[in-house]
Amino acid sequence: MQRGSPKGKTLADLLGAAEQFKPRGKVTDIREFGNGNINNTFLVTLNTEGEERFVLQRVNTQVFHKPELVMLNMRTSTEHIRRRLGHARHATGRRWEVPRVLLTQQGLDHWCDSDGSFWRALSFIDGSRSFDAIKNSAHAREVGYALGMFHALLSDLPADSLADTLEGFHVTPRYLLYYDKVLKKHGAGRSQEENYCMQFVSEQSARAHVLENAIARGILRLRPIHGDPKVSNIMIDNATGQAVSIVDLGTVKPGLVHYDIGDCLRSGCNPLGEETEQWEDVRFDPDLCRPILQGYLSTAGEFLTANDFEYIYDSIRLIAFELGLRFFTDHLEGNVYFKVGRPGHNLARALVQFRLTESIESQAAAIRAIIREIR
Ligand code: GN1
Ligand code: MG
Repeated sequence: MQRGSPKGKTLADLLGAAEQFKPRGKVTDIREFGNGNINNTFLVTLNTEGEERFVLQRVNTQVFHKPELVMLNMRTSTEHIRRRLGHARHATGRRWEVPRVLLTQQGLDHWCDSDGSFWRALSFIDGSRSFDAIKNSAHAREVGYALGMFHALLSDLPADSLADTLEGFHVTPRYLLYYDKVLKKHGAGRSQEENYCMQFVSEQSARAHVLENAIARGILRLRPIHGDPKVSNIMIDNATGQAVSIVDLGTVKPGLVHYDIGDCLRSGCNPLGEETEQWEDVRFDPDLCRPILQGYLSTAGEFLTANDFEYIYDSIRLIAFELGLRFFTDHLEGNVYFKVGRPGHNLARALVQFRLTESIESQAAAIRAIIREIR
């Protein structure tokens, strides 16, 4: 265990947390895992036969104020999916797995250490890995398939059986209100990049209500959503190259499937990835958009309504813009929400998403044509 220990946590603390969730064996390795922006995530290896592994996470309770409800949502959704996977309707003949919430020796779904850190553990999806950006159109199709599979498996779970664990999550107008507050308090416009961002936000804000208006008018309705279906959360089988799971279930809650569709496409159709420093070269690739949507519809097509289709384009533009807005606000506020690795990191991330939004808008007609064509 080298880098990545949460502040004030030693290797012994991590081991102590891992020990709570392991039914057998000895921990032989703990290492930082993935590149999440909020929680601290570790991969734990045991000395059991087959060197079993599991994922250990320290939940950021500054962001997730009610982590017990997050666990409840994780359990409700994964148990529902597991039940449905037993059904013939979803016997696709393909491997599909759901991460299991691991329990402590006392039978609890989390453990709080002596200074109140909230720990949880999940099974690791063996024989699979994920990628930060899409490699080719076959991979793109699998990413879409995974999101569609997830939505389809939860499509008969009433949205109100899940708690609202992050109020206002993906409600763009709320992020705009917060941005205005932060801007007043902290000011901006120190650099050319900041000025570009401010200008961009003010141009976009008139169109930020489109999805929320559709909810208010009863055109779109809330369903169980994943909340964070970016490419790096889709697990790909090492042997077959097929998607076998979608992980990172901490944001599963009621929402619009459009938030997920938009998020998956803003992530999947940006070949340079969201962490690139070459923000000026960022573009939205329609040749990845098509296979992602085809993969999505191959599993989710059944429950999407005509109205749902009408808002797919808007969701792609809006969620890219929204993520840029969230990064930019956090930059202005002094990086209090997203973890950063360098000065200006959140500003760079914001520029990537804003550039992506511009690219989406400049190809609006082509993207809308793809949506019509695959429908
Ligand atoms: C955050 O922590 P992570 O990387 O799983 C964020 C998502 C963003 C994502 C961008 C709770 O997810 O909404 O899309 O960063 N999660 C939360 O990479 O805000
Ligand atoms: Mg996440």
